[in-house]
This record gives sequence, structure tokens and C-alpha cells, in this order.
Amino acid sequence: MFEQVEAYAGDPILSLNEDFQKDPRSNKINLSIGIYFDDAGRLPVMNAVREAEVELTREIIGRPYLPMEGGADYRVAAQKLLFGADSEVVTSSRIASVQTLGGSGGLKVGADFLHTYYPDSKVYVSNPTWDNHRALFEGAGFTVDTYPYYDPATGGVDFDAMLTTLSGLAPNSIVLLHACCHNPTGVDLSQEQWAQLIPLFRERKLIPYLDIAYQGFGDGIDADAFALRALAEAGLVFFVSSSYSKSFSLYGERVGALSVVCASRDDADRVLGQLKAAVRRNYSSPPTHGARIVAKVLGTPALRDAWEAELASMRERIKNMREALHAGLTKALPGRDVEYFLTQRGMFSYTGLSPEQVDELREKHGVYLVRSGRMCVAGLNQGNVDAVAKAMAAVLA
Ligand code: PLP
Ligand code: TYF
Repeated sequence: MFEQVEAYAGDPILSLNEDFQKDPRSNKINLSIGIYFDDAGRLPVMNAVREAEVELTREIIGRPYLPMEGGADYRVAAQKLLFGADSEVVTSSRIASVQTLGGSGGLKVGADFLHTYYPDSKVYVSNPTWDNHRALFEGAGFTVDTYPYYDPATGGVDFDAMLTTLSGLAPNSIVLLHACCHNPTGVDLSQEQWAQLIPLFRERKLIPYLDIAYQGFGDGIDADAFALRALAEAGLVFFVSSSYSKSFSLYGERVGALSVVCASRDDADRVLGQLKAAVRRNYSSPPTHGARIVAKVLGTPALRDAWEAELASMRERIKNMREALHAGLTKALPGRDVEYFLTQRGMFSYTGLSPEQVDELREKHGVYLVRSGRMCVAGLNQGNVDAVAKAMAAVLA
């Protein structure tokens, strides 16, 4: 039995992270996995999270199952964080939201739901995208194709090509978009570009599916939600998968949500019912702890202020590291254009390094990047940024 079972090649990012852990060199630097580390290179426990946990240990009397859709307070808090507390889609109860196992779980529950009702639709993801996007939607039974996005020649978005491709898609095609802090490139659409996409989504009858895993890491909590709010205001029906892994530093707690913005409250009620059915046949109900923390922080004014301030300092630290790396490289390689480190947003930068250059960086200098050339800027700190700049300069020279 099982002779036919193929060996799993592993996930490229997670395997690289394992290789890093095994690397005996003391000067090794991990810029591979998408995790925010603080300036001391540690995974932060945010103060607001710690305080919420202390309060929760006092309050918790038992651990019953959550309903299939997750905690009620959490679901409302997630909607308000995404769309704004006073948003019409929130106040008119037009959003069907379920608590999910991280953003990944949200993507999959939404994909399963869509496959039930739109089995013939194709899914289009940006070229490039987070590898797991393809895997999650293929796992739900869809065929996944790409639309043009990153332009290596300019380091920006090839928006004309993107528009041309999206304009030619069949009705009910599912278009997966990164709401902010694009993984892996760090290159986002501008507000004007989002505004141009909205009529196209409407006229071509496309189904936008927004992934927001880094809200607060780009330009701010509200600014990073611009796209969702613009689509909601335009009256579109669309999907949003959100993750709190990064913004609350709660990776292993698996806290996320799927929100489907519907045309009416009646639609939202029926959609919610079918999302619950999708959850029931996958894992029945989500875990309690992480979502309780997030709901507590977002629902307690003092904790929320503390969380926002800490998230702002994480965002600022990343920007400072972008500037430091840019300065180091500009000094070591005058004339080379490394402006992209300053214009890209969020935890990642596409460095343009070839796979061979990434290999050299790892083998000779102990600096780990993903082979696509993606760097996790949130792994830089004052203690390692000079070494990274020197190593990159040596590889690029
Ligand atoms: N979407 C994108 C673009 C991501 O980069 C990630 C995580 O790295 C996720 C979704 C999934 O997040 P989670 O860890 O909450 O499942
Ligand atoms: O670095 C990245 O892009 C992600 C990180 O369960 C990640 O792949 C790792 C584990 C996980 C979800 C996301």
C-alpha cells in the first residue's frame, strides 16, 4: 500500500526556513520567511496582546465549541477593522463574515464556497503571487491562471498589460488581488489604478477576491484598506480574506476571517449559511484563543490605542530598515538603482537578484532570501543591515 504516494517536495519558503535553522553559522541572517522580527531579531509579543491575554485568563470559565462561523464579537470587530466602523456595508449587515484559521483558512473557505456555486469559473492570480494562492484554489478544484502584474523592467506594475488581460476574461472569473503590501514584490496598485479596476470588474462581471494579510504594514490601518473600502463604496460584490497573523504577531494562533460583501442583507444571510456549511465539512468550528485576543484588543479602547501605536512602530521600523539598506547599497554600489527599496511597501522587497545570486548570498554570506529574489525586509535590524548591504553589494558587484 501507498507505493503510489509521491514524496512531497516541500514548500519552498518553509523548506528554506528549515535549512536556515540547521545552518551552524553564527552570522547567518534570515530574510526568507514572512515574519516580522523586532530590532533585537525576536518575534514580538505585542503589549496589547499580552494584556488582553491576562484579562482573558481571568474571564474564561470554560472552553465550549465556538459556532461554525466563529466568535460574534470577533466577526464584527474584523468587519469594522477592514471596512471602517461607520461603513454602510457594515451598518446595513451586507457582509457575511466567518472566523477562519488564519488568512489561509479564509482563502480556502471562500474558494470552497465559490467552487460550489461557480464550478466553471477560472481563478486568476497576479504574476507573481504568494505560492500558496495557487495551491489553495487548485485544492478547491479550480484551474488557476495568472494576469500580468510585476514588470521587472520598471520595478512597477505593468498596469496596461494587467488591464488588457482582465478585460478579456469570461464573466464570473475570479480575480485574486493583494489589497496592500504585495507578497512577494512589495509593489502595490495606486489608488488611481484601483479606481480604474472598479468599472472593469463591474462591466466584465468579474468576482474580485481581495487578500489582506498585512493591514497596517504599508501606510496605516485605514490607508491599507483603501481598496476594500473603494470596492464596497462602488457597490461591488466581492470576497475579502484577512489575516491577523502579522498585525497582531499571532502567527501560530491561526486568526483570520473571510468576509463576503453582498448586494443585500438577505443575500448575506444565505451566503453566511453556506460558509458555515463549508466550515462544518472542513473542520466544524474554529479555535477560540487567538480570536478572543483580537476581539478583546479591538474592543477595548486603551488596548486598541496601544496596539495601533505598536503596529505603527513596526511599520516605521520596516521603513527605517528600507532606508538603511538603500543607503548602504548606494554607498557600496554608486550608480546602481536601488530606489525600489524605498518605494515598495510592506514586509517584502523584490530585489531583482537572480536565483544564482540568491544562492551565492546564502552560501558565501549566510544571508537567506527566497530564490525568486524576495527579501523579508522585516528580518533586517540595526545589528545586521550593514552586513546585508555589504553581502548584497559583493554579490551584485
Ligand atoms: N496571504 C498572503 C499574501 C500571505 O503572505 C499570507 C502569509 O504569509 C497569507 C495570506 C496567510 O496568512 P496566515 O498565516 O494568516 O494564514
Ligand atoms: O513567507 C511567506 O510568504 C509565507 C509564510 O502557515 C507562512 O509562506 C508560513 C507558514 C504559514 C503561513 C504563511
